[in-house]
Amino acid sequence: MRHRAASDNFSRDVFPKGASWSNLPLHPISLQAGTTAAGGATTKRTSLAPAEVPHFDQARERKGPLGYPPPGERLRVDVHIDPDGPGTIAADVRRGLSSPRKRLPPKYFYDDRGSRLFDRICDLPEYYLTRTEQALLEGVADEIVALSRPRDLVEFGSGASRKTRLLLDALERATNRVRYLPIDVSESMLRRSAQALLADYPSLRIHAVAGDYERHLDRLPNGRRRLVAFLGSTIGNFTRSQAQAFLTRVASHLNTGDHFLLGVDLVKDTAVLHAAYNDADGVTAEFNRNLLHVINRTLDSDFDPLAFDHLAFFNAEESQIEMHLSAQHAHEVQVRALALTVPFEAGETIHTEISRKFTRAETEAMLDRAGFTPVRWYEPANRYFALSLAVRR
Ligand code: AVJ
Repeated sequence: MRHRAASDNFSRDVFPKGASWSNLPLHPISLQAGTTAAGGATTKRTSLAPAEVPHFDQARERKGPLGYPPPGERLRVDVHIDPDGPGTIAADVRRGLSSPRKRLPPKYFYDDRGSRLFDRICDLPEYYLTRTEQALLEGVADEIVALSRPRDLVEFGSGASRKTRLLLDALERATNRVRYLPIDVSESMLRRSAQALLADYPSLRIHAVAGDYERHLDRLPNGRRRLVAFLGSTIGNFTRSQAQAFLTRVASHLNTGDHFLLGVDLVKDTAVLHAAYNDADGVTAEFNRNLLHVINRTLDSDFDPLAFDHLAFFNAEESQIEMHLSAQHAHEVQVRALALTVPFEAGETIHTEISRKFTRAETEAMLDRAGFTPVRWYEPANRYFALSLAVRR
């Protein structure tokens, strides 16, 4: 999604007006050591042969020693936005809307308006995910830093989220100087958030990569001990096999001793899940319909977003929230850029998102199969959301 770099966290105002971190209800946090020794956290880096060393696009790189930005330069932004991006959305929309069971990939939710709507979702009282993860991370960031002792902090689908700041604050307390490497599809968001971080963290260096973290893992600089963060349960947008493949690929780009911090939303009471995706103000419904606005603009189509109902429910068999858009009446939609006519029956749906919900056993098994050894599992007393810290074997 973003696969995008799905989670657009930029400038997110996570809390209701008047609330602050200190007056949020913070559940006691149970720190449960994983089955494996924290000894796995000590550094034992393998060095790759030069030919195998991943590198940033040499043509764009102004190289300094060890791949650092030249002295005085604290921000570098590498842009790897896919030049055939519009081609990609065209192909995805053609395939998805021609299918007998219509579907669209959730990564196209996040244009500027969609990102703003997602910001508002994170503020909703029903959407517990963001504030639960944030409160959790606030309590455990120091331990994560002590265990992983990174020199590079890599974040997939980042922005300048408050979550990142909690890790940076912990790194600062540990006088652990890091380089921050956010990877996100939005270059403008990366630049804005990077500027804000540079102002607040005077010793921080940032090497931002504008690109799709699904496709640009090979751009990760190598050679320094890393902590890779993938927060927000964005991994829930992948199917089980996509998630496994993605984590395996991430692991293959890391060295022994590198750490991975994964945020996962947990299986819970269906009513709580249902409310989080069916908020009273209809923000999630508008976020869902925004996909049709994006397609109208990008592919010159004539969807009437208001002719579709928002549908979100928990599919217990697959352990996932599913979002759909349901046509209120039979009609046809023209997608002019694709010379495509799309017929809808009354009640016919477009499947727009899955948001998988995890258990500890499933999460740790998935990490283990990918080549990581689980080191810590953090969850609040209500078990709404968890952070899993794992080390690359
Ligand atoms: C950003 C993918 C984690 O699945 O909860 C929020 C997106 N969709 N409300 C999620 C979303 C509907 C969100 N992620």
